[in-house]
Amino acid sequence: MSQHARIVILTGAGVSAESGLATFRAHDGLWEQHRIEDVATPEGFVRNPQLVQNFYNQRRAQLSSVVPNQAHQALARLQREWPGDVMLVTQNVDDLHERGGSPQVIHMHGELLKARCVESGQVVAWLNDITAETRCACCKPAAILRPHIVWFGEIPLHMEHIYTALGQADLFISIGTSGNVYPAAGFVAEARRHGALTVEFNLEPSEQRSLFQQANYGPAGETLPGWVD
Ligand code: BJW
Repeated sequence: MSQHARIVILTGAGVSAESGLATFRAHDGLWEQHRIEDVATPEGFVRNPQLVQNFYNQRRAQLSSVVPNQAHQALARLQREWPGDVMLVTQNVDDLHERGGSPQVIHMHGELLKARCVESGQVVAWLNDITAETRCACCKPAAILRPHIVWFGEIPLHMEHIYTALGQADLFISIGTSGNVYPAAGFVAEARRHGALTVEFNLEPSEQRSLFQQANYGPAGETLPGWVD
């Protein structure tokens, strides 16, 4: 691959699994313990905002007890040292890529450490719990804050920028995502349609397995560093 090759990387929950964060669809994953429609939809938030805030408060608090793993660090090295363009897109809402040293991260499903005003849409850094009564500082009268998270039925962030990069990519790498959730699950098809080489890192073949030209199965913290270096 030419040193000027343009790379797009997509990560999912599996890249943070070895840091101790639960994935969604494993037998002991988050969706085994919580109903998607209760905690990850706009309708669930309207029905019971405190239940939703509690789900994200717990996950926000957990971030302070976990650290980036070798996969996050390998990707950060690739981003820093590759002479061509590298775009890192993550579906994850944790901050482990940033803490692992990644200079640029696109969080297409939002970020746990940010909150958003439901009226103005203004996004603010947020480290603490959010209660159903927590109010914004941007509106009069002050409106409630919600987690800055993309729920089912909502439009993921930075889509135009991502699709432009997919259309120009020479190499598309997918790491630790099951390929169940769109539009991210469709990125490999988009990259291939434009001629990119497609590579998957996962514990097991994902839903999109047939679209990857290369696959590396095993824990990303073990398979990725050697491949990157
Ligand atoms: C390891 C490992 C290790 C473990 N090493 N690997 C087309 C067809 C059908 C439906 C739709 C469609 N388009 C849209 C939809 C509807 C819907 C959807 O996709 N539904 C499907 C379930 C069918 N999508 C949406 O509603 C999205 N919005 C949308 O499409 O808007 C329309 C639009 C799009 C574009 C332009 C214009 C308009 C929004 C989706 C929001 C997803 N939100 C969530 C929750 C919020 C974030 C949070 O709380 O954290 O995001 S759902 C959840 O799934 C979370 C994740 O980011 C996302 C993906 O999960 P991920 O990361 O793949 O995790 P897992 O658990 O599934 O997989 C982990 C993988 O890691 C496994 O494969 C393991 O093997 C592996 N692994 N350990 C390597 N050590």
